[in-house]
This record gives sequence, structure tokens and C-alpha cells, in this order.
Amino acid sequence: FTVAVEQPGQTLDLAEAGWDGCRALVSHEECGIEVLERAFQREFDPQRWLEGAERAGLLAPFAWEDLAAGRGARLGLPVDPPEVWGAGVTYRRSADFREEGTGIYDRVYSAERPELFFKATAWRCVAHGEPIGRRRDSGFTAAEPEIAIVLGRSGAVLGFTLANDVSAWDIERDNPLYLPQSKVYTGCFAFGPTIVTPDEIPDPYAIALRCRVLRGEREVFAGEATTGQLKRRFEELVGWLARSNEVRTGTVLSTGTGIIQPLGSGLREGDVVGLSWPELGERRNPVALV
Ligand code: DO4
Ligand code: MG
Repeated sequence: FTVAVEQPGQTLDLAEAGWDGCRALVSHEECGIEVLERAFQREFDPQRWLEGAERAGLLAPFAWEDLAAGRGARLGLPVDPPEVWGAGVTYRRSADFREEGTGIYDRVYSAERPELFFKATAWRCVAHGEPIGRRRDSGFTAAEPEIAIVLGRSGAVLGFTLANDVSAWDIERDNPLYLPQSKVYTGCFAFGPTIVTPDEIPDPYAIALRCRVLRGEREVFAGEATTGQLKRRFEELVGWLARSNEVRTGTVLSTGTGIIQPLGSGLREGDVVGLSWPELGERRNPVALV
């Protein structure tokens, strides 16, 4: 259970409040995402809730730099998602890179129906500082830096977060029917550490995302993209996900990558992948063989 609330100069991590304190605060709701959901439904005022928690001494303040560096305390996943889904080929670059003459990527880029795939369960997800996985049977696994949406009841967009849809591209390129194996495995999805609510984002189609891969001291890859290059609208992707499919509160939908690591520059064990959205700072994950 982790809800982190950022205030100027400090981060308040409700995980430190302990389960009893949190349960009292959210009136018996059983999961952190419910706090966000109830604020979204205007069932309570988060500011008053925060003030009450602070008065009761339930919040532990940490400097963001300490949390980011894992000093003293560390932020876990901001939500344990019941499911994580991914959208694919939502940026032109992704379609171009993947094409190998079959036309399927070009076709899905322009089709009305988007590519959506099941990506992960909560236990396959990793938080800031935890290792993302590279499959032992993959020779070319790449980071896929993406903006992910955290969904509430009826597909409401509760917030946005940074995500890495780590993927074994060689396995998918071998045969698209291998997609689930290229996408779903231990440590295949990193996200967080915070969820940014929509009211904090002036324009969700102007989010700049950066990625760098460090090998020791050396930067071996750097790339960037903006959600302005996204072919589809966020609501469109959510609408397709919710077709004939119950979407539970806390579901995460990763919206596709516009940052492509060139062939030959795949992730190696020990690399560190840094993802940033300038306003949020950098989230780092080391790479481990799984
Ligand atoms: O089928 C390929 C997956 C595409 C993807 O994950 C992306 O474009 O981000
Ligand atoms: Mg992806």
C-alpha cells in the first residue's frame, strides 16, 4: 500500500503511516488507488484529508532526492495494478522500426482498432530502483519508455505515470505470434514512482519523455519523444480496452513507445535505464538477467 503525495520540497509517503492509520483515513477502503478514485469522484477533499493525516502525525516526510536515491526509504509501486495492458504502434517511429515486409505494423498504425495486448500482473512489475528483466533467451531486449494511464471505475483517467514496457524485440521479430513471450515475463514492466493527476497536467499531449541507458559511467543510448507525436488519443485507447472487457480500478494502460533503441544497442545485464519526464525527475532501473 503506497500513496505518495508530493509537496514543495518534500514527499510524504503514506506507506510509513502504517496500515491502520491509512485504513482509518480512507474509511475502510482496502487499497491506495481508492484514495485517488474517491478524490476523482469528489467524494472527499484530498487537501483536507492530507491536513488531517498530517495533524495526526501519520505522514513521514522525506526529501525527494533521498527517496530517489533509495536513502532511508524508498517509494514502491504507486499502485498494485490488477492488470497492466499495453498499446502498441501508436507512434510512427514504432511502426517504421518494426516493419519487416508483412505490413502488419503499418496496418495497425492506421487502422481504427489499435493494438492492445496484455502486459503484466502486479508481481511482474518493478518500482524505482528495482531490476527490470532481460530474458536469457533474448539477444535483443530494449527499453520502451512510455506514458501510462492509471484507470479508475468506468475507465476514468485517474492519472499518468512513467512506464517502461521492456520487450524482447528479437523474439517478436522472429514471429509476431511470439508477442506474449516477448512482452510478458519476470520484471517486464517498470512504472511510477508517482501518479500525476490530470489536473496537474496542462496538456497531456505535450509531455516530453527522455530515456538514457548507462553502462557504467558511459551513456550508450539516449532518446526522447513527446506525446504530441502520439497517433491516438488517450480516451480512444481506454475506450477500446473497455470494449467487452471489465476494466478494474487501478488497471494500468501503457500507451506505446516513441523512443526506439536501434538494433545492436540492446540492454545488457548491469545497464541502468533512466526515464524522465522533466517535471518528475528521473526514475532508474538496473537490468538483470531473468
Ligand atoms: O507489437 C508490438 C508492440 C508495440 C509496442 O509495444 C509499442 O509500440 O510500444
Ligand atoms: Mg510498448
